[in-house]
Amino acid sequence: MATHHTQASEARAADSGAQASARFKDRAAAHRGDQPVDHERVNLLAGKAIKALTDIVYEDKVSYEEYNALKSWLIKVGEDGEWPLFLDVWIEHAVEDVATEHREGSKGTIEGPYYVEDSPEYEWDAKIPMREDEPGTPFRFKSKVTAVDGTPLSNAKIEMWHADEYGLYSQFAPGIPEWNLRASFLANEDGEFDIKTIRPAPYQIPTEGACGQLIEAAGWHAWRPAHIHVKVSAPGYELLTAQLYFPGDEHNDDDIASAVKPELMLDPKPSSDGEGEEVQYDFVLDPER
Ligand code: MBD
Ligand code: FE
Repeated sequence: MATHHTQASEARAADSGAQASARFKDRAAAHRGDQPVDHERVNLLAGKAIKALTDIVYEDKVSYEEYNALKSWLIKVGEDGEWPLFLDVWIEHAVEDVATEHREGSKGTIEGPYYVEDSPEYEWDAKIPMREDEPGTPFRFKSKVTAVDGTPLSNAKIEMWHADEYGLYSQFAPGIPEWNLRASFLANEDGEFDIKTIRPAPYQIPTEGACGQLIEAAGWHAWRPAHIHVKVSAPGYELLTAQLYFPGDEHNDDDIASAVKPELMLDPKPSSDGEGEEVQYDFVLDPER
């Protein structure tokens, strides 16, 4: 049984990277305005990116074999639909650091490839949608959202999404109900939340595609520590995108996506209602500039 499940999970995980490409294309198309191309900026950034690569060629004397291996691999990343996965795992953490360096409120981290907009809305004290027999440790997540000046934000929203007990995300791995372990919660008048979910499992990025091939060839590992994704928002405040982690996870110190920060560590306790665990983790939002 256990073996059967592992094989099924692996087969499904292969679809996840590719699924992320299709979704990103839709989202990017929906959000793209008629923004003019900033030729100076493209000249600067594309120029620097190309120079960074040619510098490596000279410094490390890259051979034609290696150059052709790179070409094959880049083609495969596209064929496997793994550009979102590749970029979010190895590049997004730097973009997120730069985008949020002015903030005084809560630390955030990367969004990753598996966010879906417009998840169903629930009250402040609800259970996230899950299957009747959803495996996993019950996990109660309490939170209060305030502004940097301490004002409780009664119109705050927490969007939450995370993997199941097997490390699989709904809408990216087949056979899982559409909004499983995904929801938007609306704060009470004091900016508080009391969300019931389950603890997600550590997550291994798909190993069958181009990203997995790179990891294998480089002798790296494919693991991310268990994490809960959130987007915390309120009108007039900057959107906070974060992930929350569990102490003791063996991959907290070597996350392949470099997305763990000490401020994002949860402190779960045995639940006061006797079942599973609970945690209090508060968010502080920066006003829009
Ligand atoms: C994930 O679940 C994730 O959060 C990231 C950043 C990359 C791959 C899978
Ligand atoms: Fe994730």
